[in-house]
Amino acid sequence: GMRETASPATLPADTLKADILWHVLYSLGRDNERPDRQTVFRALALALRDRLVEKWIASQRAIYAKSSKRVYYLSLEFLPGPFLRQNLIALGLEKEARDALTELGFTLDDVAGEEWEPGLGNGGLGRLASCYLDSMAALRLPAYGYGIRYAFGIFHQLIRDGQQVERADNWLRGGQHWEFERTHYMHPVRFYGSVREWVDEQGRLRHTLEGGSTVMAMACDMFIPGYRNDYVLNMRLWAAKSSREFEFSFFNTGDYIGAVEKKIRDENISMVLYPNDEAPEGKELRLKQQFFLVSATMQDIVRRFRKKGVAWDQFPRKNVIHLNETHPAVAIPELMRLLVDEELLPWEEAWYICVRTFAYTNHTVLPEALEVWPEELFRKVLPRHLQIIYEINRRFLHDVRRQFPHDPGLLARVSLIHEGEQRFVRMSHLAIVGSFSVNGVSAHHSNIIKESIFNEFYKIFPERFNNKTNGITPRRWLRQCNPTLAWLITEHIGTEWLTDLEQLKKLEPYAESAGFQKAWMEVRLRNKQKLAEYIHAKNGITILPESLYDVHVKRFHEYKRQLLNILHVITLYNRIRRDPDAGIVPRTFIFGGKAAPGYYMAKHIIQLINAVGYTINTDPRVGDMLKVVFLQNYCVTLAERIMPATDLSEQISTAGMEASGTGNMKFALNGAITIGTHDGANIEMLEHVGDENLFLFGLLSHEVEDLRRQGYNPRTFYETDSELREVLDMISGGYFSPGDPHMFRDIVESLLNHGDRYMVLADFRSYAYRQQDAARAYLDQPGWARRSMLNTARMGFFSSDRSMGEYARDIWGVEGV
Ligand code: 26Q
Repeated sequence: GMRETASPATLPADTLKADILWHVLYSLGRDNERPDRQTVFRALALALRDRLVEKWIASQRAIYAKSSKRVYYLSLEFLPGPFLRQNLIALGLEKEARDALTELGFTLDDVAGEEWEPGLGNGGLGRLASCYLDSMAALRLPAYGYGIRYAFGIFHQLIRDGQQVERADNWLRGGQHWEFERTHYMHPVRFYGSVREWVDEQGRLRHTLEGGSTVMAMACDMFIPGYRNDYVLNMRLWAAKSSREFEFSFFNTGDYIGAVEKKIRDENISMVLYPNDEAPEGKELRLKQQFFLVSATMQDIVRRFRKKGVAWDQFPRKNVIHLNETHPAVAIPELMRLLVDEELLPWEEAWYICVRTFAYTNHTVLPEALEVWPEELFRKVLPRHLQIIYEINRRFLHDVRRQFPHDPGLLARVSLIHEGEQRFVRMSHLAIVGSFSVNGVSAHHSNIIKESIFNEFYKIFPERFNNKTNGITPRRWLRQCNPTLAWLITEHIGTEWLTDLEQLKKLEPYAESAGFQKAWMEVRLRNKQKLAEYIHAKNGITILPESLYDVHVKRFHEYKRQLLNILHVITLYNRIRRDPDAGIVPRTFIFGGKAAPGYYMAKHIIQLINAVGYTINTDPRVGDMLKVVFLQNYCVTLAERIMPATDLSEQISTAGMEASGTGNMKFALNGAITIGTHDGANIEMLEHVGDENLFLFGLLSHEVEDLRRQGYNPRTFYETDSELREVLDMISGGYFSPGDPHMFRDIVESLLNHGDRYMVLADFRSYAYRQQDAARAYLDQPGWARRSMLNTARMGFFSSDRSMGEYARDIWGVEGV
């Protein structure tokens, strides 16, 4: 009864089970006789946190003892995904946890299902940051991740009547058991105010910010363990806390409610993640978030540096600050402010330090996605930083004028300030001018940067530009999400691939083995069955596990061309309607992804996909030949279910528009075959897996440009391709929206009458042909098995361990501790 189990401390200490029961009682304050599943999850998380924090302290001591150069990875977004399995695998505690949970009457699957992932990012960029932290820990790099602990992460997506509906993501309800909230560790962050210029006793011109308002940044630490190496690094996320509580005088004025309202306004800063990617929103709160992260982080960095007691000129030898996109680029003027205004260094010395400290990664090629801030807004929020940016710009333009005296237009084009009716601060120009390294995220993208968007900067600073092709962590994206395939691989080539993904090459000889092919395809089929069960439970749609799973999951954006995919789905539907015995390969089309809440066209395309899905799935003529599924709320957790069960991976962006893509790598690592365009990392994947193992189609990026220059007329494709015409006529004629025939007119209009900016029609026929090749290939199951295995076997290059190794060696100049 009660009495025997009420004293968990008497159980043998440091077994996982004992620790779970200890935490149920002492940390969670609950009866540990029959704890429920949620309670067990929370206690298990706490028991693991205990182990993580010990290793983190030891890791920190090692960094300190070696006096290593530190890497600071600054990102407005992190998408770590669920931690439980990942931490168990890294700590080598999976088996012990399973056993402990069994004794408590649960399975690991059940308990892991209790975790709500932190959605502190939009998609690719945030997930990349988390893969990189995993690899930095695996490589024992002296690194820190810095970000914001948004109270609400990316919205939870529901599909209602075929449309996206957003729900707040209250991930902190029920408490957070992986983090340490450092309620006594805070930094002040100051906004607004005005700059007072004055001359000190030594006759120096000084700048002091007066007035303004202060918000406190509270540290929340989450631990990222390296793979079975006893090394742990820290992702420090800042939460905004009002400073009012510390200002007693404020309450003495008698305006108690007013004071509390102000407190709430301050704490808004870290309230919510901006849910738009690619189209930056120029909102004051967003700028405040960026500076909030930067100011708090710089204070941390400087505090640690000061402990060394060395001179400021040593700063770049001891620290490197990496900017994930331009979002934290205000760190550049912030470091200048610290050095010039507070440390009283001469401008030239401060700038010398600055440009040797920062490195910047660009993740976009779309010119409209480059971040700019209205000058007025910038001046209001960060008056001193705007002055510093102007001074950086003045000196920079002076140098450019000397280097290129015969190009008068150049200065305006490279200026940190865009001059027009309104002035804007160009954050990418600031980041390039203030960094010693500027990198793109795939070979193709890095070339585009040098040749087009930043071509003039490339001429000014050729040595700064470099490529670091993205990667993904094999621990999460194979070992964790696909344990049965991971085990099959390990049985044949051992475990080294987990930390040296090139080892997967050793699978190649098995590609011809009938026995191995069979085992491989059995694992894949089981994964597909599991996904079918999930789809049945969530969407009520029955799909054939033997059908070709054709999957398109990523954020919704016109350049990613989910529209091209659905046009092809309708084409297949029409072929079946015309000839039910056409013998097409049974297919299941799976879509998933969120649209920015204000992105009308992206939301409309989601609605079209659901409408087409409804029509096709309920048409008795179609039966099992074709199914269309939209899985709501695509996120890391859902990606982990989908990747292992995909046959065909859709990577079909307009050539030249996807900087890299990382989903493409996750699919291929799990044995999916890609259908894709010559874009981003697809091109390097092609080089690695070979063109017989990847279905490439469509215009090349220079052809896209040429066609646009020559005057692209989408109507010619409509007029000459009868299958395409039929599809577009059905959509605009209301075939999929009988209740409202005009519902999807805008979509067809955008293609036929508004220039089809993403060249959907130009690529349609080539896509449809390649899809036919894919279907034919699928009919040859041994051939498919071989292709699938070769995809996995040749994905070694795309490990984020490789990416991080390159960053460490070529950019940061650091080694493992
Ligand atoms: C900026 C300002 C204000 C509000 C939001 C933003 C914002 C937020 C997120 C702008 C862009 C993003 C995200 C961009 C992104 O995810 N880019 C993707 O990065 C991946 C990792 O390198 C690449 O693989 C993808 O190709 C790229 O699209």
